[in-house]
Amino acid sequence: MSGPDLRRAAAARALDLVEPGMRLGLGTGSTAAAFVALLGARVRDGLDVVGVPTSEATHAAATREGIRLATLEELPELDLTIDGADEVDADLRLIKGGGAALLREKIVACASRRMVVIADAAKRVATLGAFPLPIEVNAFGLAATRIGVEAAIARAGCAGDVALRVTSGVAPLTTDGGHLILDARLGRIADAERLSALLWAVPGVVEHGLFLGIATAAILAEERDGRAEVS
Ligand code: ABF
Repeated sequence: MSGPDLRRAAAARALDLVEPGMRLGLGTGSTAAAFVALLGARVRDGLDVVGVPTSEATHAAATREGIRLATLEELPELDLTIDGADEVDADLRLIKGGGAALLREKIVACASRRMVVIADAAKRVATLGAFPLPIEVNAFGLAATRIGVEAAIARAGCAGDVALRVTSGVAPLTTDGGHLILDARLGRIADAERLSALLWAVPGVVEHGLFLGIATAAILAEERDGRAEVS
């Protein structure tokens, strides 16, 4: 059983949570894309929902699927957001942002009454931090912001290097919001709440990929006896 099969199984289970008339936050990444594809099929069968996408990529995919879309300005309160994650711990704390959409993902998730994570169960971890923590920063003052980020990481009791995310080897990746991403390779984040607070206090940090107290449920799919089992 392949990763796409597991992601599709998690997305299919999430589709069961969708009810007519819902205002939905639409996540980013391959698992969220599987959900958007399944939702599109339901919409074409007559399901009436409206979606707020968390990235330009999801906007394009949802438009192709024929899903009615709105902005968060038009719909500032949502019923349910379905999104992927890079790591999920037992307390539903997440690392997100591997797809560089963390800012819009966090705004949309926090505007939702419920945020349900869908993922391959391989994303489940005992302690957050093996996945590099994405930190979205303003381009202005990058060097100074990076020093502040490194100091925050040290004060939070973490250690590791901080790298500017690049595309095709050299050019800095720019997010949908026009910002840059620093990836902090920490290995282990012992106190995610403290690190979150310290990062927010650094001028130039726009947002970080620790989603704490935001997700309300997780649907994780793994292979059992050759079949996708969702829990
Ligand atoms: C988004 O996509 C992100 O926050 C996360 O970084 C990534 C997960 O991607 P995938 O579903 O492709 O593993 O949800």
